[in-house]
Amino acid sequence: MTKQHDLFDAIVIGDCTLPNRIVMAPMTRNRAGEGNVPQPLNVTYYQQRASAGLIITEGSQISPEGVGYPATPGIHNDVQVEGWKAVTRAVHDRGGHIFLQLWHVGRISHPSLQPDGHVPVAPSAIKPDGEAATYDGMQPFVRPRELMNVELPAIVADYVNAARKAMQAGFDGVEIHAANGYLLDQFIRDGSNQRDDDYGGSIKNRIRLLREVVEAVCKAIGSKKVGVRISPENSFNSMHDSDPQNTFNAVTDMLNSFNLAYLHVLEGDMMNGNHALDYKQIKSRFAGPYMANCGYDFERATQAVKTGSADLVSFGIPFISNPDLVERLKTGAELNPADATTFYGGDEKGYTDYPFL
Ligand code: 8OZ
Repeated sequence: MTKQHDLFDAIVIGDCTLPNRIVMAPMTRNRAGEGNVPQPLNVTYYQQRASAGLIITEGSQISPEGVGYPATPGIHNDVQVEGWKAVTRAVHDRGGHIFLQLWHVGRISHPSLQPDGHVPVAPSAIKPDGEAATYDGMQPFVRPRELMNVELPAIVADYVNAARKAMQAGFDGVEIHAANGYLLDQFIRDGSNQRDDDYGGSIKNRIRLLREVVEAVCKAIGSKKVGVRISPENSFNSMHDSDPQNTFNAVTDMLNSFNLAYLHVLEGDMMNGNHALDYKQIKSRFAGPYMANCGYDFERATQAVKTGSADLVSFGIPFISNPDLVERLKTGAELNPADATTFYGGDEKGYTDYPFL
């Protein structure tokens, strides 16, 4: 019989032995400094949370074109690398482990956030519903420009450059953000990809850009340092796929061939709580560590790890308001409630001032 695990058992992820299976999920907090450079406030925030088995940083832009929100950090220039170095040092000093999330938002941007005021790029010129967060408040999304086939190698190269910079900055690995309606996800799902070249149409074609990015990043930094995040049925950012189970089974089969550090799966639809897919099909296709996410509490997470439906569980909001979440879960202590009004932007309030036990 296979051993039943609990959340406080160690697990090996790539080259890291994590002391527990409680992961801090990647969360955009819009508190980077000038030039989208991580600043001392961000160092404090991540260091406070270093007892997580693993921290996955907020999405960090791989290029100036990858930017979609104000004050989100980047990982494409040397000043940003210096900013991140202070973060990784602080987390490692406390015995923690930290992966950086590599992010290109694709169409979820606005000309005011783009170099030279260009329109954002996407697989197809399909405008998402809703509004972009800009430095001048919320503004309607614009119709993105369809990327030319010949532009895609440069985007793959941007992922590689960013992954190398993450290594320079001292991260234990990177997570390729292929979820939540950003560029790679826009290619994967047919609601946002209506291309008729090698990158659109069949499932095989729609997952080609992700495969190329994963292959190139693994080659550059080693597959044991690479995780991938997917969100098969999340409708956030105007996303839809006509056959999500088959699409993401194929994504998983493809990813399984790379010997990755982990697969991180947002199981469900953040927008309405739907949970229609059979995630066992995805879990069983992936031979490496499977990280589950989406509204898990301690009880459900414990059950998931015990029954083997997940190897690790990532927690988002509970880590915003509880820097010592691991200790609190271990001792059964009460959790601090989170203040949603301070999730995005601002200063230390609602960021680094939540109390420890
Ligand atoms: C909420 C607000 C801004 C960004 C994601 C990076 O959903 C995000 C994000 C979420 O992955």
